[in-house]
Amino acid sequence: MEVIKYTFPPHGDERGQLVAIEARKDLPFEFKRVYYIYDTKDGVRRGFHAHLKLQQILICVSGSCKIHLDNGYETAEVVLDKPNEGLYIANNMWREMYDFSPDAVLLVLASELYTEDDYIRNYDDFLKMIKEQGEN
Ligand code: T46
Repeated sequence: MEVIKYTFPPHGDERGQLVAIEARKDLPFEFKRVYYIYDTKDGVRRGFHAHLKLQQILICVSGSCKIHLDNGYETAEVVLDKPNEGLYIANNMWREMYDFSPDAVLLVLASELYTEDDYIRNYDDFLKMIKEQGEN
């Protein structure tokens, strides 16, 4: 599976680093929502869903974590451990997040506002949908 990562150039100087991400310039979509996941307990695995429409960029701005991706045909395990690197997750992609370091902060830029209607939370339903799309 092709894993798409974006590297955002840090504006570093003697004071440290600063990363800027502009909606229309640096990403394949315009983000409408930002959220972040932190204080994740040891051994926790979360996600376990796909999205019908939502596209996202995941950036582990502190610490590290791993992302399991599944497009219905292939899977990938992606390590996120750089504050200036973003993982693109398209719609119709099953995701699970795991192996969070205690200091991990996973920042997400999302293309849509939050709605539960966009979630596919059953893996068998996800596979069925992917298969049906492949047949059309
Ligand atoms: C995703 C992965 C990477 C909201 O109220 N607003 C929001 O924008 C979000 C994202 C969540 N919530 C509420 C819904 C739940 O009561 O926060 C709670 C935890 O959300 P959830 O269980 O969906 O978290 P994850 O880690 O399973 O998934 C999240 C995103 O929901 C999802 O879109 O792709 O992170």
